[in-house]
Amino acid sequence: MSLLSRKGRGILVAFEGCDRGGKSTQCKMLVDYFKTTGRDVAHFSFPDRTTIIGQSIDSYLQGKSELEDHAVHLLFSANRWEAVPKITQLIERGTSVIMDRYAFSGVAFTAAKKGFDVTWCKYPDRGLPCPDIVFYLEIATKDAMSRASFGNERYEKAEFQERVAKVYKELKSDDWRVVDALRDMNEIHEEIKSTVIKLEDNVKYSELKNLWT
Ligand code: DGP
Ligand code: NA
Ligand code: NA
Repeated sequence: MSLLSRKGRGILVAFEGCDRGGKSTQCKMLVDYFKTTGRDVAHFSFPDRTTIIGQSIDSYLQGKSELEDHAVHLLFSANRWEAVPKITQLIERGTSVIMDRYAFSGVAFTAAKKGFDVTWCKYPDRGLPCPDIVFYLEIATKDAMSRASFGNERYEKAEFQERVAKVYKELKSDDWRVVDALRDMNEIHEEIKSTVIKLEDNVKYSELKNLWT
């Protein structure tokens, strides 16, 4: 057995949820934990606004440009696909990848719009590397709004976020961990950490699956 295969692959973790649930904080805390314990780790955030595709998305989210809803759905998906070669290479070489949002955001935010169904929304992301675990930070819209006011970006409106939450409920599967986002952030981190530690040894020598196939 080669050194590489003895080390095993990295694990793929996704954080999901409506806006203002503390995803980015938990993501960062988990990345820091991996680093301080000497684990190889990489942090991705979607949409990645730095690429050419990501710049169009950024402009759209800020309301500086208009894009047709199907077209923007495909751009968000393309923005994930363009990161896939990097993500799979990292995972194969034993580096764990922690993602702030992923394909589930893609489905939830588009299917929340009028005239879209979940089946259509899933299709462009079908085949992406499947996360070993998804942490869903659950927060009621009224609590999210009282935490900090929504900003000015396109989707940051209470009524829309309610619809997004409804789609997430439909998408939830057995490999999701629903986390009550209203608790103390350190407590949440401990729960996430222990779930990840338990998972690590189980997935290390297994194949990364493909999403929705
Ligand atoms: P964030 O950088 O996590 O605040 O995300 C920016 C906004 O974009 C947020 O309101 C969620 C939304 N979003 C994230 N991913 C997708 C996606 O794939 N499709 C759509 N339509 N919206 C998304
Ligand atoms: Na946001
Ligand atoms: Na993000």
